[in-house]
Amino acid sequence: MKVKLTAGALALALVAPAFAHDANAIRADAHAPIGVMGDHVHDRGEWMLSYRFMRMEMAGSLAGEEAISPDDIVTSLANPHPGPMTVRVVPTKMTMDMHMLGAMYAPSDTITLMAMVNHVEKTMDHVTYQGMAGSSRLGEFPASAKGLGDTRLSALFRLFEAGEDRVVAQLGLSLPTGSIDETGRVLSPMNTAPVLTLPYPMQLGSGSFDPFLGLTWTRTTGHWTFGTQASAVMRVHDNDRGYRLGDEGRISAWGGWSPFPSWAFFGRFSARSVGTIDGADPRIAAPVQTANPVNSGGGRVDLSAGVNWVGQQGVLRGQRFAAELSAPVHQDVNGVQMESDWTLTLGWQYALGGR
Ligand SMILES: [Cu+2]
Repeated sequence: MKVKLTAGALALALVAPAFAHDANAIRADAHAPIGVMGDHVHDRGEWMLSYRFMRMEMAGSLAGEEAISPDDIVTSLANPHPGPMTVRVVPTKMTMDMHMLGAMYAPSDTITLMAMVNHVEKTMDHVTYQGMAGSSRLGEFPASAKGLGDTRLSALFRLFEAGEDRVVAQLGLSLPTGSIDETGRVLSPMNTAPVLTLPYPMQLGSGSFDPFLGLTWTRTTGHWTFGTQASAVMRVHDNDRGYRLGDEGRISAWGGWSPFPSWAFFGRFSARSVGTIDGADPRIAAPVQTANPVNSGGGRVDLSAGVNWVGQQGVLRGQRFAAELSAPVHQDVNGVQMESDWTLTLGWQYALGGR
């Protein structure tokens, strides 16, 4: 034990000065964990291209904070629906894959512009119950939707930078390039297979122009980095199908350890609150919990582990690769909704140009 500690101290003593003196080194911890966006700015004339892949898995359902089985959903009153309709179809599993292509450009040291386009693919498995009541199962079916998601344009402002601290503000607008007209063939309780407009969580966009903003503070000191971000998305108008998604607020805080400039290991905490859908799309009227706007929004706390790596030499210099895995430690949904399991984000970033 004593030998190990001494060896560790020696290794640190060797690494620390090299780290401190290498002014040319690109630091992996200069960017936040890959699940965080809008955390950094660029120097004048610099470009950055990025690609992110995100997979999100959900399974089972919650009523508030408690797990609820499909049988209980279709036989209990836990799922109020306007009108006489009862729930006869329950989602059992959902996968969402997102490919995000981003570009950043800094016309000045103060302002960095950012654009991000997404391709979204959603798959949801369902179980259908027979007839108008009871808990006898008729069968299962999947529904899927894929295509362009909403496009995010924003400006990032270097509000403050001194010594170890940096504060960045983000002001943006999400454009409704994602479809809200996705349809799919479903299995009805009457054993028919109509094509219907898919429920809200299966649509690819919000259908509205949504302003968003963020404020990020980071401190990098020696081998350590700390950051915190507050952000919000506002739904300021109804889309042309007669509803708007709920507003979103989010806070996140992370700490990172960087034993060498190329590597940074992160732990992150994030909490979000999402409002309920306001209004309703008259086409979405299936006897499934996801078709009821009451079953939308809620609160959630996630913990994440992440790693950033950045190349220092040759063609890999400045190329960043990152991964982050998140899982909820607390969920409190409005009404009855699917339960989130985990989210994996992989990313590549490359900055070029500049002074
Ligand atoms: Cu960037």
